[in-house]
Parts: sequence; structure tokens; C-alpha cells
Amino acid sequence: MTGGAEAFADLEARRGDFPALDQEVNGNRLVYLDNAATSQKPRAVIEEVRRFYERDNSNVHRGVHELSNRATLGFEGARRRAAEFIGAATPEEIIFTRGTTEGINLVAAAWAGRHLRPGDRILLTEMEHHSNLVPWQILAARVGAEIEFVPVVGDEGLLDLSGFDARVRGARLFACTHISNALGTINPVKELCARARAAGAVALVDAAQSAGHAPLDVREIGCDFLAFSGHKMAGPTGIGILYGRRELLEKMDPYQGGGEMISSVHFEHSAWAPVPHKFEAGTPDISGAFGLRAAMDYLDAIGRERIMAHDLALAEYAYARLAEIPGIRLLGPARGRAGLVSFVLGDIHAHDVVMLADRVGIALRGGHHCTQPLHRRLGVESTVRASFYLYNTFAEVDRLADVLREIRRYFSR
Ligand code: C6P
Repeated sequence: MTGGAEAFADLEARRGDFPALDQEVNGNRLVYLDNAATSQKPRAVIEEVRRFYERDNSNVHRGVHELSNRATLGFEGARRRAAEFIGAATPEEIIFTRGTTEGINLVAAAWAGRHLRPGDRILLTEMEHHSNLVPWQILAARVGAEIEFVPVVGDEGLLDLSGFDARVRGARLFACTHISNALGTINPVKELCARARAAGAVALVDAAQSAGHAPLDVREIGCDFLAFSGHKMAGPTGIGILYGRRELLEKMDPYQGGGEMISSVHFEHSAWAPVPHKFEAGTPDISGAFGLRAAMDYLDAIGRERIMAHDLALAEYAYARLAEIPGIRLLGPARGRAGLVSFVLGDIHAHDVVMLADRVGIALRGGHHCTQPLHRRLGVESTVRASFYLYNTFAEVDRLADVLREIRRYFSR
């Protein structure tokens, strides 16, 4: 047992909670290292979704019968739990979405679409996921706004903050990822939001890769908006959260029209429901909210500090083990990185590496990870990424390193 394995034996013992991990793939025990794309789900979440459908299934809000009451109580209870999970002042600041992508699109359409004018500036960073870039491009084209970028420096993948205050001055919005899904960089979002807001910009944080991996407190971060997805943090697919400061939510247009989001409707016009319901048109993902609540409870029973410490230890161990492989190019910071490692293995195509690893049961991901402009900036078309979660082990990292070494040897024959 390595020292790391001993220090995190409590987490390794959690593997048994995740049924999907207990299987063989291509004749080998599954090593699941694609957690940045989506995490596996613990039995507590799977069973809560099942329990909802078996016992409480009904639509929310409008019913008066017992099952509808239970569904509504559970759904609104999940909203309160999400507020507590991220330190929001009130549950009214929590909007259920389909995930991070929808949360950011909602802000682009309903806040920026209403408040931005031709010539206004939006400041992003070069390491944004397409979900925190394309919605702003669409919005900018619609209202005539301009987009600028905080540069990323070198393979270490840190933001160049030297000219940040000058860049953010006069910008209407600053939007930034907390943890880069392609580099593993952890951005100093608290400091950046403070500087952006002091300059008069609204600050949005993409917490897709941090929400289930680190303690998160929106009031401590000091952001105006923060978005994340349930499926990357042990919860179900199809549910996510958008946090918005109430003051801003009150001054936003609805995102979509339909049932649930109105207070009264006439043939000629309608009036909107109060926040957050104004932003939740149609039947929501009710079972997803039940499942997400179970996921938040599961993660907090372990402790997000503990999960983060494990992420950091595993990523640093992986970085060191992979760096020993001849011809590998590792991207992102060597130390203080989040739980993922991206790399280029000599001149072997990323998809070949992923395919060969899959043959021995290791699940990796290859491609541009929805960060095409960043990859172009780094001068690579695609990278291989191994991403970790609380159940991954130091022994799995050793196995990954051995398999990558074999792949490298095979291609250099
Ligand atoms: N990144 C990955 O493999 P959705 O799809 O809405 O749940 O999350 C979008 C998203 C937004 N921001 C960041 C930083 C992300 O990492 C993601 C999802 C996945 O890296 C799919 S490309």
C-alpha cells in the first residue's frame, strides 16, 4: 500500500457504494477515470430516485393530493438543501436547471439579453468550456457586445492575471471556470470575483468541475451567479443548479414561457411568478431533484474538504507517475491541481490511447474536452484526460501509468 492509499483508506472503502464500479470491462476490472465527464452514482442516489418513482411519483406545485404534496415537499426540500450546500442566502436564489450549460444559457438570455447594449464588453478566460463561451458568442452577436479573454500562459495552464484589472475595467460581465476541465487548474475565483465586482462587472462562476469536489460557498466567493451539474457530483443526469443573487434575479426576464412560471395569464398578456419559479417553465426534473439531494447528503457525509484533499493527492501522484513516461507532455499545473491530468503521449493520437486503454478496462477520455480554443492556444489538437473522484485509488493510478508505458513502447517499436 502506498502512503497515499493508507491516508485515504476511508475513501477507498467507499468504492462498494458505487455498483457500476464493480464490473469487468474487456476482461479486466473496470478502472473508471472519466469522472470529469460524469461521475458514477452511489446506491443511496440510485435508490432515492427509485423510491421516488415507486412511492411519491406525482407532479409538483399544483396538486392537493397526498402524492403531489410529497413530490412538492421533496422538490422544494431539495432546493433548500442546494441553498445550504453552496451557502446561498435563501432557497429563492436556487434555480433548477438541466445542468451547467443551461444555467449559463439562462444568464446569457435572461440577464445579459436584457441588460447588455451594443459595444458592452464581456470578459472570459481562454480556458473556458464551450458552455461558458458559446452562449456569450450568441448573446454578443444578438446585442452587439464584444468578448475579450484573460490569457492562459504555457503548459502550466495558469491565468495571466497581470493585466486583469485593466481588462475587467468597464466590462459588464466576467465569467470564469472555477476548475478547468482540460487543465486541472484551480482558479482563484474569490479574488477574481472581488476584482471584477469592484470594477462594476457582474461575476459568474462555472462550478461544473468543483461543486462535488470542494467546499463551495457563494457568499464567500462573492459571485453573482454560479452554475453546476448534478451528474458530475454523484447525482443524476438532467438536473443542475443555477445560483443567482436575488437582487439580480428580480431584474431578469423569464428564460422560457409556459406553465409553472406565471402568476396569471390572459389572452393578451401574462404576469410572472416570483423568483425562482419565474425561471422554471414546465414540469421540472422532479426525480432528479430527489436524487441530487441524496447526492449532496452523500458527499457531505464524507466531507468535501476530505474529497478535495484526496483529489489533490491523487492528481499530484498521477502527475508524478505519468511524468516518468518518456515523451509524455503533461498539461496544467504540476502542483495544486484539481483531480485530473491531461497529456499528450508522444505522437500517438489521443483516441488511439483511449481505445487501447479501454481494451484493458481503463476508461479515459480523448479529444478537445469542449475547450477547442484552449487546445489551439496550447498547439495541440487533442489530449488524453484521466479524471478522478473520491472512489479512485492510488493503485489505479499505478495501473494507468503501467498501461500508458506499454502503449508508448508498442508505438515506438
Ligand atoms: N464537461 C467534460 O468531459 P454540462 O454538460 O452542462 O453538465 O456541463 C458542461 C460543462 C461546463 N463547464 C465545465 C468546466 C465542464 O467541464 C462542463 C462539462 C464535460 O469535461 C463534458 S465536455
